[in-house]
Amino acid sequence: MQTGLGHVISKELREKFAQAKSVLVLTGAGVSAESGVPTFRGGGNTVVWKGMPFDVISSAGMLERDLPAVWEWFNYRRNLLESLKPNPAHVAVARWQERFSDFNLVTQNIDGLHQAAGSRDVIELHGSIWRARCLDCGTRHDVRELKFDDGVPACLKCGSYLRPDVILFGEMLPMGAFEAAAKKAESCELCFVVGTSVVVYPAASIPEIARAAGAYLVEVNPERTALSDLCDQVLMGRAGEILPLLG
Ligand code: BV8
Ligand code: ZN
Repeated sequence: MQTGLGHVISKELREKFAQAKSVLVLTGAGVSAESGVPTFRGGGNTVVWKGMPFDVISSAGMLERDLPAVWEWFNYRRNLLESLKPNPAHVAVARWQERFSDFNLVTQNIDGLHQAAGSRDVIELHGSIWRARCLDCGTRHDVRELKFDDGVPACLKCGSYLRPDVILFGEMLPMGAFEAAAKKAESCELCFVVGTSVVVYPAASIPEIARAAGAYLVEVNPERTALSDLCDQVLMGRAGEILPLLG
């Protein structure tokens, strides 16, 4: 299939891709950009909601101060997501799960589009916008089953307030999620970093761990990032156009 981008994939990468058994893919907002999901840092400016930079409204502090405002922010984003579909990048990554005997998908995205494309056992480092968690008994809920009469939904088990089941700034990642991702990064032969500005930690340390353990590091992004110099290959372009070229 001759496309304008055919040259992007080097012979070396094709060989590595053909021979690899253990592959790790880390994704960020950029992998969902072609589905219409706004990224956080595009074109140099950061998303702002009601005058607050996103890492303020999406912070543990804001949850303490104003839970209804936090729900309003995630309800707005969830409504945006309702009609959006996975793009060819999500579909390619889902296909890779069948191709490699030891395949691991780690995402910073809370949009659930990888799962909608058929990916299984996705390591969601920052939670999911489709889940809520009880502030009291910790019970998780599917947000689609909840009523938002007074802005903050109640736990169907104990009646206490629910919060979005996402990891906010200043909060620890889900128990075991980062550790599992780091462990897989230490043993993978090939690590793809797709659509992330690698600014947010500890997620951004995953490719560093993989590289330090000897993995072949490939970045897919229309822009260079702080990780580009560490990469064996930098594929400058849109994930939805480049990932399908690999197979
Ligand atoms: C924590 C869920 C421990 C909520 C998110 C070390 C150094 C400095 C700071 C810290 C550090 N360690 C911890 C911190 C603090 C903080 C942090 O990293 N701050 C940053 C801003 C410096 N980290 C935390 O708070 C983490 N917790 O450390 O806990 C702890 C606890 C208590 C006390 C002490 C320590 C928790 C972080 C998780 C926060 N939650 N999301 C929500 O979604 O609202 S983070 C959120 O932002 C995303 O999940 C993602 O991680 C990040 C956005 O980054 P990207 O996804 O990469 O998106 P971005 O828009 O930036 O970039 C898109 C890229 O795609 C661009 O490069 C663009 O060029 C590219 N692109 C565009 N189109 C395409 C494309 N690529 C391919 N194809 C295309 N078509
Ligand atoms: Zn409860």
